[in-house]
Formats: sequence, C-alpha cells, structure tokens
Amino acid sequence: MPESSNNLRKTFYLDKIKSPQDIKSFDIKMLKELCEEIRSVMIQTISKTGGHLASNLGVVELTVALHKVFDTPYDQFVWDVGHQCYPHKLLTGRASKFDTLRQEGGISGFPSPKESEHDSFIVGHSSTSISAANGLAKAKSLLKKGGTVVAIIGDGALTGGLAYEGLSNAGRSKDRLIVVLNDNGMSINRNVGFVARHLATLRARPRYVRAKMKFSNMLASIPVIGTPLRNKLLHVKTEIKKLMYSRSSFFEEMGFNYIGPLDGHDLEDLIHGLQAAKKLDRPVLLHVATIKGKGCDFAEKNPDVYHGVSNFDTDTGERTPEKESFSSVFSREICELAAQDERICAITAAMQVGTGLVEFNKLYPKRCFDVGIAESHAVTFSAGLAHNEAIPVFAVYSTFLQRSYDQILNDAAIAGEHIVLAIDRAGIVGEDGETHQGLFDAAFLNTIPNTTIYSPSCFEELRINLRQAIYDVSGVAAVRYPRGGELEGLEFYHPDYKDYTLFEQDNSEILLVTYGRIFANVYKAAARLREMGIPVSILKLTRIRPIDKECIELACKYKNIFFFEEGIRWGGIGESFGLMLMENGFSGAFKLKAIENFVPVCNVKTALKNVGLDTDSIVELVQANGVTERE
Ligand SMILES: Cc1ncc(C[n+]2csc(CCOP(=O)(O)OP(=O)(O)O)c2C)c(N)n1
Repeated sequence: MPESSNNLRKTFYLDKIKSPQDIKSFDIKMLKELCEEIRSVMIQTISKTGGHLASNLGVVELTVALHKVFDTPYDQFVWDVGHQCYPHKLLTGRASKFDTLRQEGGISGFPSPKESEHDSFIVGHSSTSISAANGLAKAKSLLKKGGTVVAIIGDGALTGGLAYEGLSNAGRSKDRLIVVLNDNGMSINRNVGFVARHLATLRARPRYVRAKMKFSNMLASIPVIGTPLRNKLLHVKTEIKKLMYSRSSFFEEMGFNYIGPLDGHDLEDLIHGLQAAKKLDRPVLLHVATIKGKGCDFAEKNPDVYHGVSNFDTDTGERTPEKESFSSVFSREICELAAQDERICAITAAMQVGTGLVEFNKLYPKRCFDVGIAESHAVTFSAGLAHNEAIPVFAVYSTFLQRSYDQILNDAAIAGEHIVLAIDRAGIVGEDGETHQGLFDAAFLNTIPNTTIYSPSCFEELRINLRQAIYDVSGVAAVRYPRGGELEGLEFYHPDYKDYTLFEQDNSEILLVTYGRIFANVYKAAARLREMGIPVSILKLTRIRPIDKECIELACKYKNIFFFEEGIRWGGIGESFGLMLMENGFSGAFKLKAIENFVPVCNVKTALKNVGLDTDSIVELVQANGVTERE
C-alpha cells in the first residue's frame, strides 16, 4: 500500500487480536502501533462504506486503554450513542468482518448485543449510557456478579437531559461505575451550552500538564494488591481531589469522584487513570480530553464535516458530492420563507448539518437556535416561542423526535401552540439500522389531537407543505419527509395545495391508497397492473392527519382497498383509514401493508423490498388478493 498523508499501513498487531484478551500482553510501544493500525483500517474502510469517521479516530487510544485495563464481557462498556464503537469492534473479534461495516448482513455501525457479547447494551440515541450503566452496575451488585461497568459519554451527549438524570442517580449509588467523559469540545458541530463552557474551562487549566505528571507518578506507586491498599487509596482519593480541580467540578457535587482532565491520546496516562478509577470502589468520573478526527489531517481540520461521511478519498478527504435531497430542498425553502417573515425561527437539536440548517444559521444567526442534544427542550422551547408569536420550525430527525412525545402533547398541542415540526429521515433510513429508522412519527403524532401532518412525495410538494404548515394550520403542524431524494417515476406528478389526489382508472374496483415517497412505487405498480389487465385507481394522501372525510367517501366506492404505508403498522395512518372506512359503512375488503417490526441495517431500496413496499411486491400483493370476480 502506498504511504499516504494519513499513514495508511498494513496491519500486523491487529491481525493477532482475536479477542481483547490478546492485548493484555502488549507493551506501550506495541499498543501505540496498534492504535495507528486501527486508525488506518478505519480510514480505509469508512472511505468505502461510509460511517462515523472523526468520532472514531478520536477514541482510538481511549478504547485500547479501556480494553487493556478491563475485561469485557465480565466488565461492561456502554458507549453513548455508540457511533464511536469502531475501535471497540476491531478489538473484540470483528476485525476480519470490518469491511462489511453498515452493509446488509454485515456488522452494525453501532454496538449490538446481538452481534457480540462485548456489546453490553443497545444504543443509538444519545445520552442513555449513564442510566444504562447505572442499571447494569446495580444488577451486578445485587446479584454479586462482579466486574465494573464503564459508560463512555461524549461532551455532546452530555448536553442531553437524560445524562443528568443518570448522573444524579448513579452518583448516589455505591456501585462500581465509571463514567468516562470523552471531551473533544464538539458535538457534531461545536458543542453548545453551559456544560460545554464548563468543560472547556477544566480543559484549559494551566495546571493541567503539571498535575498530569504528578498524578501519573503517584499512581505508579500504588500497589496492585496488598493490605495497605485501602489506606493508600483513601490517601490517593484525597490527593486526586486536590490535584484534579474538584473545586470546579459539579460532578463531585453529583456524587462522583472526579479525575481529570487526562490527555486522551496519551496511552500511559489513560491506562493509569483507568486503573485508578477501577480501584475506587464507588462512582468515578474520568474526564478525558480528545481530539475529534485525530490522526487524519482533513478530519482533524473539519471534524464536523467528517463526523459522519459517505465515500471519500483517503488522501485528500474529497467526498462524493451530495445530490439534491429533501433536506437540501427544505434548507433553501426555510431560508426563503425566513427572508420574507422575520417571525420564523429555526431550531435544531445538535443536527444543524443533517437537517439542512447551516445556511439558515449563516443568514439569520439570531433566529437559529442549536439547543444541543435536547429534543424535549427544543419542543417546549418552540412552544414558548410560539406563545409569544414567533413561528418556530423545529428541524429534527424522525427517530430523535420520539424523545419529545410528551412535550408535543402537553406543551404544544393542549394549548394549541403553533409549532412546526420539519421531520427529516421519516421512513426507512438505511445503513444506520434499527435505532435510526423513522418508522414511528406518523403513528405517534397521529394519536395527538390538534395536530396536522403532511407527508410530501416529492421536492415540490415539500415546499408547498412547508408553507401550509407554517401559514394554513394552527396547533402542531408536521411535515415529514424521507432521507435522500425522490424515488424514480414521479416526473408526471405536479403537486398543488390539495390534501389528497385521486388518480381514477375507468372500471376499477381496486383502490391503492398511500402517502409519502412510496407513492412512486405504488404508481409504478398500478401502471404494471393495468398492463396486466387489472384496472386500479390510486388515492394519494398528502395531508395524512386529519384524513379528509371526502377521501373516505371516495374510497367507499371501491370493492378492494389496499393501503401502503412506509411506517409502523400499529397505530399508523393505515389503521385509522381502515377504521374510518368501517365507520362509513364500507363493506369491501381492506388490506394494510405497513411495517410490522424493527428494520435492521440495510440500504433503503432493499429494505423497502424486504418490507413489501417496492413496486414488485405491491404488484404481487394486489394480484394475489385484489382480483375479485366481476359481476
Ligand atoms: C437523541 C439523539 N439526538 C441526536 C443524535 C445524533 N447524534 C449522533 S452523535 C451526535 C453528537 C455526539 O457528540 P459527542 O457525544 O460529543 O460525541 P463525538 O462524536 O463528538 O465523539 C449527535 C447529535 C442522536 N444520536 N441521538
């Protein structure tokens, strides 16, 4: 392999590691080499498969040190969010399969207990690690299982409220629990809020280096076993407290022994710090300063851009240009609307890039609010803005909006506050897998009175629906749209402000009802069925909640109705539609094809096929169930 600017190299040490036990005998020099090999493998693999580059490059030494000091699965690691688990996967028997990262049937981009006993807990959504670790540690104590639980949480994830619920409970437990705070000053973008500022102050203390040296020397003198250990540790605890800025650490106030900050790329310091934390018989918070993107020049320079990437050139970092997507269309439209109406504000929960708010933030910084990973706060904050006559547009991924159900219901819908939810990644998202699919938003919003939901099928319709959500309705108004671009085959469709469109076919007794991007598949299926001599009509819903009564009346004229929904079946729009049909005296057959389970890692096209929502499957279903004898 040619030497590149990012030191791509062949693996030697990594090849020897079949389980984390294999690194126990490695000395520091070997461990350092191993770290470089891990970096190299990650850069090469992610450049092809896509994935979380910068976050993983930042935790290489930390992960190696963790596995050097602890013994998984006896000890348990909980990686917060889990997007930074690649080095952990490489050290826990998955190096040979690493090139299948995020591919169908391959290894997941997040920890997965189904995949390995070394992945202790399911993650994907932020700020859960401390609560999970608290529970794991408590069960270990209760059932006398032994071992230490380590939660590894980023400073970004620490902006999520759940992390504080976890800290406040874990801090008063007496369990063997370590929280490693992986502090790189970044969420996806630069981190925000008070805690970020507090951590920056801790990181910048001039005493840092001196304290670090003193700390290492002191720890080196701790006997591993022996009678004086307890007394010595008590002494060490006091010393650590004195040395490690406990005065300024609110973690101490929450019941943790605070150690840090340590240099997160200095293996020796990390190993010593983790060993000390392991010896303390109570909750410890180890503050580790890391560099996001470490060891890869372009990722270090632009850690936000290389947080999550698709293909890129390993030498230059050049990425495959992004195509037009629902997110980019939203991005332009919201800027245009805000230019004409200064009441419009945009809110993001640490997802400025993903949700397309970068340009908005440049143009209207005073009206753009990054609230950190705080989706619940974002909704209640929006309700407050709305109450005093601003027009808040909260741009959020479908999967993360799940955090805000109570706030939407209690703080916005009951009072009728007009908040707009721009729900990106609604539907199947693909490679990020089960925890990131947007399958539930239509169903859970469907349960909330005073809520309107639009589900555009194409870019133009998104523009229209956004305007409708902002200006034409009151209460909670949601526009939900998928990841990426339109599906092929909609060139003929020119949307307008209608809530539904009927594509009627002469003599058809079959009606296909659908919404969102899969309208394209349904339309293609209908064309094919017609060619086969089976006339079918289509009812395309654009406003999916509330469903227009007229739609139901129109539908009742058909004998066989099929509803296709790219969302969870239970409580979804299809179920409501079916119920409304019954209430309206419909006596024909109704069949609902929606998603019935969690959807694993898979590209969108294959996933749609697997759940029966691609064109072929739609044709087959109608053929098998829809052709009734004509009278
Ligand atoms: C509830 C929730 N909201 C948003 C996200 C998207 N997300 C994934 S990683 C990340 C940033 C995490 O930053 P940090 O914890 O500091 O980790 P780093 O990548 O900087 O190492 C965000 C916002 C998420 N996973 N979960």
